[in-house]
Amino acid sequence: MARASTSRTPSSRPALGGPARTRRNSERLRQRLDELVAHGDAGERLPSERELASDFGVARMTVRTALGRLERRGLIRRLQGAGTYIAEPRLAQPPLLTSFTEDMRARGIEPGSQMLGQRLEPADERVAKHLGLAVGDQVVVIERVRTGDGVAIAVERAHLPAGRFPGLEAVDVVEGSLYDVLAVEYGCHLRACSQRITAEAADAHAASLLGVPEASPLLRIERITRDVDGDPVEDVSSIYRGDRYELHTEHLRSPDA
Ligand code: 16G
Repeated sequence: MARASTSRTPSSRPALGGPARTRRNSERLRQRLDELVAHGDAGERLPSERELASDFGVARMTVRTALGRLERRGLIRRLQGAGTYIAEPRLAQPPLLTSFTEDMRARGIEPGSQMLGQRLEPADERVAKHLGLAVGDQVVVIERVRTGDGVAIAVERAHLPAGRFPGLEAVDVVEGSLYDVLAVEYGCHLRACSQRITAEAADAHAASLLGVPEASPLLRIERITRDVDGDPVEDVSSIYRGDRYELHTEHLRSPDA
């Protein structure tokens, strides 16, 4: 595996002493790490904490802080005992209404699912409200871990009105796409969705499903999807890995502004 080096470290500056030198060295370290991450390839290994500390004349703690900052931004991945690597770029959700399957395929990634549960359930107040149903009406719940090239990216729990999609609780949506099933089997074509996005930390259950450490950053996306007639057909609550996924939004300025 390729390995990034710190060889471009400048060393000809006039010697400074005490805190000023410490600050300057830390700044050089931060700049060099930013460069390595910006220009390196995903999977490239960064120099060890010990090497960085000695190359830049800073404490190990300073190196850890600088690496922690990059890790929180999802730019590097630190593997216990195995080193620090430049992370894969995040997958961006496009501004169009697309399915997970379409999103992955558009990037040359093989979509997959692991089924956690597919069943009929009475709608609770929240789901009933979102889907325009009465509390207690039957909904189909589909709960899946979504994977890209076999790696868990999200956990999605979708609720759909059972009256509108009879038998959906028994249709295979592990191999295929739910949106394809809605279109092909039920003639339901989707038009728009609204999403609410919040941040949260992975609890033990989410962490184990997504294969990330507990307390890792997650994006919770709550989506209501409507068909071409404007009727709500899907109420989904998903958690996406914050280190692997990002959302891009576009906003128009009011012509009156
Ligand atoms: C996306 C949707 C989800 C939908 C799924 C269908 C978000 C946040 N969620 O993941 O609401 O159920 O696609 O995917 O974008 P599928 O057609 O591949 O099964």
